[in-house]
Amino acid sequence: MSSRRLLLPLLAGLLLACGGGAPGTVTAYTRPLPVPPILAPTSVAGGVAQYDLTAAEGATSFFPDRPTPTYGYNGMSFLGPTLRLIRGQATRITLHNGLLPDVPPPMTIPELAMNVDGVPNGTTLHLHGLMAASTADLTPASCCDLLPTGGSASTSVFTPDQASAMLWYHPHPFAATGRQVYFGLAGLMFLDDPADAALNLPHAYGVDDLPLVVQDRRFNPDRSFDYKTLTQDDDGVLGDHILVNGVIAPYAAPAATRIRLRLLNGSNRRAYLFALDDGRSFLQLGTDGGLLPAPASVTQVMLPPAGRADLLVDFSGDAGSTRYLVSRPFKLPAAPGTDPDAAGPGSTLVEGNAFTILQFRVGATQPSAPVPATLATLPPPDASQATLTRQFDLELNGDNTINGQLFDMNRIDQTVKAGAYEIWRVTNFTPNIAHPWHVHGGQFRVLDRSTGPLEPNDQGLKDTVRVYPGETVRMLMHFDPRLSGTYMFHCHILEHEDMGMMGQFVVLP
Ligand SMILES: [Cu+2]
Repeated sequence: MSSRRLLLPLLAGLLLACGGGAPGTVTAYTRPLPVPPILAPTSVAGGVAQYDLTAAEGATSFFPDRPTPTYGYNGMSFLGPTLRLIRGQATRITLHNGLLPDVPPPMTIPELAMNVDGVPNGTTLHLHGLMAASTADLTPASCCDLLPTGGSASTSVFTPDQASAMLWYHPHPFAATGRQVYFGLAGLMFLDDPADAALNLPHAYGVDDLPLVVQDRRFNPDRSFDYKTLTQDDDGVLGDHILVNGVIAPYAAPAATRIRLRLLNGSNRRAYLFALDDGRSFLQLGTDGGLLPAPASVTQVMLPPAGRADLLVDFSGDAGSTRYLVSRPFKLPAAPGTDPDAAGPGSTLVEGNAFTILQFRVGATQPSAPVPATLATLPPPDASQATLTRQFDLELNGDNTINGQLFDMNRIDQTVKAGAYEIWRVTNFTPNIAHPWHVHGGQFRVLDRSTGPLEPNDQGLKDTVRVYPGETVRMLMHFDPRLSGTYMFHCHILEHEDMGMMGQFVVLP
């Protein structure tokens, strides 16, 4: 029996409690939205912009009564500063691991343990969405050769050459990614193409261009994170508190003008159907990897874990009013005859239930620049360019498998030629879970879905796509002729990835 209906009154009670301001509870919409600071280069020597990131432990006051042990970068106790990389600028990033070796080595599943370095709190750095040689990730495959506590390592020097986009960075240690991200290791990474300034889109960071990292977390009574304590957490950990930029239920105070929202679903498992509380339409300007050819009018955007959306909301007529960013209710995907809640919901905030995320206290009217009719030159994908089709079966033969196999760092699953165009078909055989499919090292184009038409959020440059139960999604891959190395593909439900739903491909020059 579905437990969703029973939980609704409970949830309503919880929300009331949140608003009541009882000791130790969060009074919703009383804390301002923090904006992650922009990380300046440590140096620019020999034409190379050098950035340094240090992962360390901290304590974060999500609740008024006592802090939560967390991780963060560069002195932030949770999350990290925003990198702003410039197209054409040679760049290197050095990662320093200041985490304490206070957790057991990552993997306890016998058939996978042999594949994992036994390094407590060893970490890595993955630049999610970046088109670069695989040595721009730490380590090259960014999963297996862990940087131990006290260690430092640098990426190769890379020169970004891709469209303006909001990307992000996070650790990628096999079997421990879910835990490290949950504890706070993640940050935004903008790719700025100076040529896009001519578009005159809102671009005042944190003012009319708001970065929003949306995550859900579950807490123990002592306010420590409750991570992976339930059987159903193997299907991905769901939280019952929604954080934006590391704060539960914050408020933003934009002017009454056009506001750009840069959404990242930074959650381990939860998908969101983002909308405004009054159901108004807004413009989608871009998707994971950059701007769409033209703005698309939508009323909601479904983002799976790791998905991003670049949105333009018109608050011009809302001076003095209060609006909310919400997640609308949606039906959990399920094949006929299956119960999506069969294993229990895993959280009092069931996936697919409605909730509010962020309050907007709209200020005084400010003039808005006109919205450009054209944003980017991006012809529709041409499937006839492909010379090869590869098939990826998700969980056809066993939990967390891709093409019947769990991840093995000693196995290369696919070999690709640099410069090639290929069609990758991904089929989800799981009856009740949508898997967010992610490929490292580039951006792809979604060609079609077997279950229906593409949404605006499927268009443009993509690195993560939600594949529904029973569905096949086809995408056109283009492997940059200048880039080579060993890359990953995987499910971006972090607990799935940690349990082996991941593979490697090598791009040969
Ligand atoms: Cu998955």
